[in-house]
Amino acid sequence: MQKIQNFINGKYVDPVKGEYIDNVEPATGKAFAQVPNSSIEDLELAIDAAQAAFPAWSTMSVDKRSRILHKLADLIEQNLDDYALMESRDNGKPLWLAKAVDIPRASTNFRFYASAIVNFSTEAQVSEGFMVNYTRRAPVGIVGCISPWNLPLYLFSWKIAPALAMGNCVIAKPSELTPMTAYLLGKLANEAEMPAGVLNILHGEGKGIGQAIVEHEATKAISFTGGTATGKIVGATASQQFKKVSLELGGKNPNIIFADCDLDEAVKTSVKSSFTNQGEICLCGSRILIEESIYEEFKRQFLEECEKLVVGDPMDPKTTTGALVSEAHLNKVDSYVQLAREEGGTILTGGKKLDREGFYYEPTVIEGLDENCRTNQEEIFGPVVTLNKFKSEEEAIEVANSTRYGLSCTIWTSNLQRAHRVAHAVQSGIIWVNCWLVRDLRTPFGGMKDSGIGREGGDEALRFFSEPQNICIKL
Ligand code: TXE
Repeated sequence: MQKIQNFINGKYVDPVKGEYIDNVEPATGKAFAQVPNSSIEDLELAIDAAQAAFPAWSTMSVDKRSRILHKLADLIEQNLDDYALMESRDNGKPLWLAKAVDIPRASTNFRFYASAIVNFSTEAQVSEGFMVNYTRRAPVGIVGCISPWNLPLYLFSWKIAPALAMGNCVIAKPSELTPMTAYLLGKLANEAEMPAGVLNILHGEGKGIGQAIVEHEATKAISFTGGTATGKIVGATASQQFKKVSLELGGKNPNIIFADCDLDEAVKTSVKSSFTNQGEICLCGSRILIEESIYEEFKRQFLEECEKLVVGDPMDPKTTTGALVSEAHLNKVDSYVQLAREEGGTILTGGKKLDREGFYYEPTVIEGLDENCRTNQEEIFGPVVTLNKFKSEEEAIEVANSTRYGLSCTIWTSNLQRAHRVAHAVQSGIIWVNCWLVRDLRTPFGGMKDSGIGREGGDEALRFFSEPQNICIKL
């Protein structure tokens, strides 16, 4: 069985203690590789390498750093098929989706920040005849980037690209459930002539090596994407040492359907926003709020569209919904559907595991639940949505805001004023009107309330991965 290695100082190396965990393929439920369960000894090696690389990397011309990141973007594109296959085997998502979205976006992330860094400028203030202030943005130093399993290379690269572009050296840890594409990236970093030690990739469990990266005094900023419970621990640990910290956490996103919407479009896109990537996207709309007058018609059409979903082998091009990432996650999703039944919900479609090997769950639609019940309040992060009725705009807003989360919201209406009014009233970092998941990468990305702190995207990320120094010159 293939053994994955850490990538430290430009070389693939075995974990110092020789400990591994199984990397299970969700489609079959069987181990297909072994992942290092790295320890503090591996981290020390990576820190040494990053510290040695930092002076040259942080002072390299922006043009040169940009060229290296552009090259890395090109190489990912050239390796699209291999990378997509690995992403799909690792995560359980359909191969076509990994090919169309995950891997192209990873390449775009590097390309975006390769360009952003050459266009990035800092602020200056001139007090005429008195003084000039300007802000220098220095890289933070060594930064820790910790990413989850749902969009493995996509989210991994979304962190490390701005960190590297800004001149930092990176210690990155992908999820232990989906390490494959991050593992492959080391080779491409070398081909792109990224100097040794600039990017170090360590594998292993969150509570072990993940926690160690956050705790180590040498990492000066931590960028984390994952569950809210883990984010709480990461935030608390990082703040002990006054580290910069950015947390992109969970969501329980409302998808609000007003009676005056384009119903066809709303139904079709809502199926996507409910079930794309098996519902394992933090931006999926898991609570569909429907104006009472069109509730029955929306439900009828939505269920009709759901019938067209095909759950099965991620390698089959006809598959719309692959396997969930792990057995533990499959059981978590199933336990929430059981809970929904206990809470008085009616399962309109789905509601059970597929009777076959691998971690498959039927796309599930539930109605008849109270807005405050656990099923409607807690993040399930799977192919499960609830249908809920509302009578007025005020009620829709109140229900939309009723959870601890505030990541994203979708609003379907043809009334322009209402679209703006509701968007302003909903407590969400990202609001889509009559669309879902489209976004200019220059815009801030992240959530309000328990969905996180800080924002990624565009210049926000370049600011996060740098320390501003205010320099004041008397005229
Ligand atoms: O994620 P974790 P889990 C949500 C989703 C899911 C729940 C738990 O609801 O069911 O979170 O998923 C690393 N210090 N999301 O447990 O634990 C871990 O190794 C440092 C939403 O799989 O948050 C992995 O690399 N790192 C989400 C990363 O954190 C630690 C995406 C995420 O794992 C750590 C994924 C620690 N103490 C799950 N503990 C989103 N926002 O998109 C774990 N890790």
